[in-house]
Amino acid sequence: MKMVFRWFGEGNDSVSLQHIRQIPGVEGIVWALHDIPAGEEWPMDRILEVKKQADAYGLHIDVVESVNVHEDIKLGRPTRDAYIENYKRTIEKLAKVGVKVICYNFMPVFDWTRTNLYKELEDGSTALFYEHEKVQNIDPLELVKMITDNPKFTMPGWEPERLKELASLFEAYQHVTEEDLWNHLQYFLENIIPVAEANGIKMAIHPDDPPWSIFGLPRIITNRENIRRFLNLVDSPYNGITLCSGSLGVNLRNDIPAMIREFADRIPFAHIRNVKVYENGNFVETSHRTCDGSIDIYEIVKAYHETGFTGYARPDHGRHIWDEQCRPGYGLYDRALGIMYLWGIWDSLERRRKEERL
Ligand code: DNO
Ligand code: MN
Repeated sequence: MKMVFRWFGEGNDSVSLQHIRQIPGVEGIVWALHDIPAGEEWPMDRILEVKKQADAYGLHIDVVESVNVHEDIKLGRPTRDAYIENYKRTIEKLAKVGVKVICYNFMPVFDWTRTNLYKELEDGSTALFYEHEKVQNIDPLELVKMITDNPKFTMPGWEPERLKELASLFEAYQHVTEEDLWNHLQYFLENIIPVAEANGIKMAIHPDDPPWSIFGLPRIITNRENIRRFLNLVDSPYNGITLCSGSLGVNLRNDIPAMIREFADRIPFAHIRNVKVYENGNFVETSHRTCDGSIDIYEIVKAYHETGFTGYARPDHGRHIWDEQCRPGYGLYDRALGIMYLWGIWDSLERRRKEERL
């Protein structure tokens, strides 16, 4: 397991590279050029700039999250080919600086969705919260206002330029069924995966968050059966998944350890975090500790250990604790605590394996 930490870039993150390298066992950053709109080719000088910054702190840049997919590709519009070409050029450039994994998602219009970014937990910390009923009733435009109304940071996946044509996007998706979305994903993969393969980069799709349809939009990367179908669309080790325990895990029927065992050779990147799921469909993000949420993080780490996981892992989100002023879900303190919990489990499993061999 190679531990990495998401970093939003110089001037765009409250956490510094200096602090990241002090977290035990963190070897690299998970990064992106967040200001480049989806569909555009990434400029080489900007890529090299991030490499130089990370190099200065001895951190690698092996994992990119995300190279976003233009909506025209998800909609299957004729204009998609030009955007797919740009995507290919970006893959080639990223390979030149040593990138090994690209995380992306195929969710129409919205990336991850929550209704409150600062829900107070019993201990006084705050965390990202999803209220099921609110999502059923809220006007998506209102939700967008809430998420993007953050004076300090633009939220990843909720960049204003992606959302300004919201009404017409919604209109366009009226005619796109789940089967259409599968076909558009297949078309994208058939074009992209050969280029990824030739450049030694593993593509790793992130599951839908939450893993069900919202606002009537289709969502397909939601459960074990659909992931199986996804991996068969293009059956190559370069067509893989980012297994996100917190995204898939809010559907309690998703057995994450079983998925890790089944898809072991197709998981180049793991997102590990816990959530507490309530009976009414609400959920809140919690500390990583198994007893704090509904997801058995111990069993998840054990499944990775058992399957000899050598991919990259990150703690995904964290709560906001100790008065930290940070972008929602992406503070230093709770994610660093999460990493120590993950290492604690991993190291004791390692030790036990060695002792059993003696
Ligand atoms: C949610 C997060 C997401 C993720 C993107 C990947 O669990 O990890 O914001 O970064 O959906 O494209
Ligand atoms: Mn995730």
